[in-house]
Amino acid sequence: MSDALLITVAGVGAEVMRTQQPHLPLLPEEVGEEYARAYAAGATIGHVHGRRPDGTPTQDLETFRAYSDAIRKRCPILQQFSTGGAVGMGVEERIPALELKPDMATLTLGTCNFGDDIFENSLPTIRTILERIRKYQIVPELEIFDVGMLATADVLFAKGLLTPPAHFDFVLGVPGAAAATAENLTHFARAIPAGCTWTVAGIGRRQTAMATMAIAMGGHVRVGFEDNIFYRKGELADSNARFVERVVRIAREVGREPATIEQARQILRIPLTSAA
Ligand code: KMH
Ligand code: ZN
Repeated sequence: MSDALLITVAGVGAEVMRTQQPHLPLLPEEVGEEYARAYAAGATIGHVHGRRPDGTPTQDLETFRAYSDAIRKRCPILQQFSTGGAVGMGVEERIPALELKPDMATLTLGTCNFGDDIFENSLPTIRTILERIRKYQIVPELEIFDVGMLATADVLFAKGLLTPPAHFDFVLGVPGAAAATAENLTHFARAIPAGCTWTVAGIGRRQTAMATMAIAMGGHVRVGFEDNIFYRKGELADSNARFVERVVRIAREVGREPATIEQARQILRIPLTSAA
């Protein structure tokens, strides 16, 4: 295990609105500034969703281009584009920005309930996204919201559509999917093929507990407004960087340092050729 800790900032998301979190970045300059703050605090991966100026979610190519340029102008954080978008989007609507060749892109390996909604990822949807990811030689992050999605990963490995070692993100605590418990995290971390790496994204008030467990277990961490808007009970965070700072403090207490960009590229096997 490398001791270097990957910290992903998921600072925009597709569901949280300004009415809930007034510091949510929406305009490209706001996203660029926010991701630069998170990078300065120790994040090495920026998970990117698109928003229109009024806050509604969009996976539009030009929005991603503007966000990506604004981030790159300010910091070298690795860029991971969402292919999940928002619930209800069709597959082709979710993936046009992949032609910008970001460092990474997400790939969710199954359908689950998502609160009152359904996050749809049928096998044909997964295959379409994966083909696009492979076309542009982007490093995927395999998003696992529930236990059946681990079985789909095994199928894709067996068919040679994915090749281990791969990087996983366990998203735990979405209402309707796997809960953010120590038992689930332990099971998921044990279930993936040897040599694979993983991050945990704990949703809501379980974010810090899940991050702390991941740090102790040798995994990696995702934080940010996409998953959690409160710094502590009843107190909104004033920046995504606050979450990153807290994770860095916890990690240092147990002897782990945030990864540098170079270390992150090595851990994730991201070549230097990505354009975004
Ligand atoms: N917005 C969620 C429904 C991803 O980024 O790939 C899905 C999501 C996953 O955020
Ligand atoms: Zn996302």
